[in-house]
Amino acid sequence: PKRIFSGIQPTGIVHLGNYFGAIGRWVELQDSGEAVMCSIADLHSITLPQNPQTLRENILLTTATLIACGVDFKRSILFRQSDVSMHAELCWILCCITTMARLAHLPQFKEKSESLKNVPLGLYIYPVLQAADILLYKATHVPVGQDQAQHIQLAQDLAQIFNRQFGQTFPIPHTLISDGPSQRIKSLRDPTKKMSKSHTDSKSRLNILDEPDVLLNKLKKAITDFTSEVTYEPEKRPAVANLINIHSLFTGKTPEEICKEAEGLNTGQYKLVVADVVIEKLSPIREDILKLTKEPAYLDKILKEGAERATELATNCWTEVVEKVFSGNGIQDMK
Ligand code: AQP
Repeated sequence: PKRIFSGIQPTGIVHLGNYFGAIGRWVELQDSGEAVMCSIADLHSITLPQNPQTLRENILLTTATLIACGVDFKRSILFRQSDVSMHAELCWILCCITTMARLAHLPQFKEKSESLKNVPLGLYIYPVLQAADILLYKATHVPVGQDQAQHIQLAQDLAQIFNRQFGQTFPIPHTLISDGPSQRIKSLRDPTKKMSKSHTDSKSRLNILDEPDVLLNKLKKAITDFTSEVTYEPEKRPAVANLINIHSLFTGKTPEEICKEAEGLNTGQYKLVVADVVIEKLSPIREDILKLTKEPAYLDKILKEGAERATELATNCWTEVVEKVFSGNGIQDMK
């Protein structure tokens, strides 16, 4: 059977990259009848310093956001990573079969450690913890944005290495990356970069909780180019194409239809059209998030129930792993 696993760090307000690249896809899969495991990856988030109180608020905010975006916590399993201690335990076992050379070249580590004088070990083994998250539930499919492709590849490699060494245990998880533009929503200020939570310029991202006037302002300031017409040329005009992609993802219209409708508008006028669409689509989600965050006890209860269900699944796998690693049961099976 299919088992879909994905996660998001509680490191701040979700932006349209997270929304289209990850959360929206989880909801699509869930609505097509699949159960999706959605982890709030707080263990991952502390690989960079976090204020504990802010982290707690962000965990609740992320939970509220996922629910407001359509994650059905009854059908899917919505839980907090640190509530299931086996993630960290399996991470240790996997660390012992991972080489340092394999981790050194992963792009996220390079990017995030570049500006740091003292690099935390956790940041280095971040992808191993991600592999543990996935393998602990014997996940078969992992929907993520394109920036995570190499990390999922590591999870695939580790599943294979473990299976070879200790006997067949983990299915090889498939990466589910959309083949459309949602795999990588770009920064509004620099279309060579992805939209990201940690970019210092807040105008580079559209946050799901932004007020209408903030969204309008960010879109007005979005970088375009020297051509005033609205045309869809992702290679030649990536910034304009990014706006058209966001418009297209929200409305289901194709880029061609959008360009046709925008005939006669210049890019400045077109930005106002995009702003209207984004404001209309995000307003109800924002209202739901704000309502939900006023009920922390309710959100805690959802996470607690999710953790109970996740623990049950994880325990089966963890028991098997312990038997295989520490008493060789799997190896006997192989003979
Ligand atoms: N720009 C993006 N386009 C498509 N998908 C994206 N994702 C992130 N940015 C984009 C996907 O969102 C999911 C959640 O990832 P995360 O919580 O690990 O997010 P992150 O990588 O911390 O988010 P940011 O904004 O990218 O943060 P920083 O700036 O810290 O790197 C993942 O599936 C991811 O692919």
